[in-house]
Amino acid sequence: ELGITTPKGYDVSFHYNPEMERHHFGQTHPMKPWRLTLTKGLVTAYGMHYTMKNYTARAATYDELTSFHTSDYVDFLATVAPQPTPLDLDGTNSDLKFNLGGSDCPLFEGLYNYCSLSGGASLDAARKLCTKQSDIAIAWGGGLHHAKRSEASGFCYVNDIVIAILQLLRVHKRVLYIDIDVHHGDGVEEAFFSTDRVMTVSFHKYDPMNFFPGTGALEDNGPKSEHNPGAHHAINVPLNDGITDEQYKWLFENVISRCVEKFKPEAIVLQCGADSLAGDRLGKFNLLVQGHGSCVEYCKGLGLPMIIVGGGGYTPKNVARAWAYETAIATNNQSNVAATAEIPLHTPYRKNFEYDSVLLPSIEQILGDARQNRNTQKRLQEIIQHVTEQLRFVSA
Ligand code: VJV
Ligand code: CA
Ligand code: ZN
Repeated sequence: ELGITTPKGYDVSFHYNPEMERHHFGQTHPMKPWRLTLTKGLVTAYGMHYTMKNYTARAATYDELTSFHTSDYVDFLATVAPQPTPLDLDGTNSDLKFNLGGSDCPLFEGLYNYCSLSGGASLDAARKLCTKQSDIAIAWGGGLHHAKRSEASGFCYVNDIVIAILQLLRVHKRVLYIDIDVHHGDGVEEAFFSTDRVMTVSFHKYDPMNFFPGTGALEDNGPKSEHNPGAHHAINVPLNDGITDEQYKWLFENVISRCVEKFKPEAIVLQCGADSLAGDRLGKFNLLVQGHGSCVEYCKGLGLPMIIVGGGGYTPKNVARAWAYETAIATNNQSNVAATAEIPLHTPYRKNFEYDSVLLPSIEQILGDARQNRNTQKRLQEIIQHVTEQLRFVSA
């Protein structure tokens, strides 16, 4: 066998509903729920399901969705028929209600079901942490960080992360949200702008004129107006194309260790958007599965209860590799899995993995040639400096 083991007295739960896979945003839309099929297939092929408690996620209820979203918006999501999407390739169609029906957030068959399943999985994960039945709860179908209270945005309709954090706050005094998707976690940041019980930290590509959503500058740390307790509790790490594993790991550990030291969270929510991997269809970083996974490893090492959610990721085979490897990290099986360089022969859709079907392909295997790294060590030092200054205003 593959030598997969179950750590004793340490509980990981996996929250998933295969119904999510069956939803389609449209033929060539980058968001492919099918990547969840590949992920689940790889997790199972390695035998990782034996090391976790597996739950079929239920759909979030109307009341759960409106714990964050307005009822006007949720009502609309529940009732809109999938009309033929108006062609809106430049996003200029201004007739769209709640930003729905454009090319980023199309209306499709079963949209409400898809949203409530994603929300239900993350919420189930939060409940397992609240009752201490799980140390780490994984929900790869969640992580939809752009959705706003009353608006869809960037492939996200329901903000499962905000809903899960609201649940965690019933039991945990302070929650640290960490976002390694290549895009800025604007929806989560905004939702908790006015509280000092949630700190949000997003690492992302920042190029306001050319890269979505254009927010998340280093200096944006939450509104400083009228004694806002949430001021200084939004941390942003803006990056350029081509960042490497070595730089990202160094920056991540520096920033997160400082945040944990000052903020003293009682729980962590880690959004693992896989569009920060090399070879992504939308992202242009140089991260390998190992570098991306090192963030999960570091957070796990903090020994706090943690929810892990998915997010972006637009080259499905790479998404599945990363999320399967990170599932192994959560259950302490990363070395067992890495030792099996070949993806198991009985993996469903194995031919989809290419690159000689290895779990941890090199940058040469993925890209031929790495992308030019546009991040200088000097700039990374400036980022640490700024974050450290912000954290002077933060205490537990
Ligand atoms: O950049 C944008 C907005 C536009 C308007 C819509 N056009 C298509 C693109 C420019 C300004 N949107 C981004 C949204 C990214 C969302 C990322 C979500 C996450 O990973 O953070 C979390 C799940 C964007 N970038 C690329 C596209 N949209 C894109 C959308 C398409 C597409 C190709 C690219 C929609 C439909 C089709 N192709 C067929
Ligand atoms: Ca991010
Ligand atoms: Zn993204």
